[in-house]
Amino acid sequence: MKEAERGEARLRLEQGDISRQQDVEAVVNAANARLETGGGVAGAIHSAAGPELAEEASQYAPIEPGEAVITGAHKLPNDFVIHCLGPVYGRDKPEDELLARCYRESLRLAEENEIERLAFPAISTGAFGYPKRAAAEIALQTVLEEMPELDVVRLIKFVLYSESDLELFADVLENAV
Ligand code: AR6
Repeated sequence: MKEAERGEARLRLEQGDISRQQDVEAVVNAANARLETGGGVAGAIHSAAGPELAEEASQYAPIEPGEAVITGAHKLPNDFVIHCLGPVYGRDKPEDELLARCYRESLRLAEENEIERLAFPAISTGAFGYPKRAAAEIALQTVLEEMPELDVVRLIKFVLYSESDLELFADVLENAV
């Protein structure tokens, strides 16, 4: 299953590159604490946005696991980047709560900034080592729980990098609804 609805909000799973999303006002970055460029999602977002992104973000650094901050999107085809620091699996505890907080905080910032459409990557599932199925369960459950409460956000996309990650998220979503 690749779509779900709660209240007036829609959730959609897609395969793709988070730095090339034309149909959302905000993309969420799987950030590092210093809000600098890096590998994976952060590397793709910073290289597409240009060095001004790290310059703007640096005023908020460092951030803590579970925390999110918002900046402009510079050369990305979006208006905002929401930078969230996920937990490092096995180090930042309780990792399930910190990962859920990432999604909740990002949605709170989206609401505050009147963002109707945003895209998440699978936070913490790359360099930070969170097992993908467990991370997908937390991500989808947290977002589904928040959706009925949203006043502004109408579309939440999960942009998964590989076909197999998309299938995994679709399987988890099937069992969550
Ligand atoms: N678009 C969508 N998903 C992607 C992309 C992309 N362009 N690139 C990778 N993924 P990661 P983390 C997937 O490592 O685990 C960075 O170096 C990837 O397959 O980006 O939160 C930062 O600087 C994986 O499933 O984020 C931090 O130090 C998921 O996105 C650290 O990594 C997240 O992988 C953050 O680690």
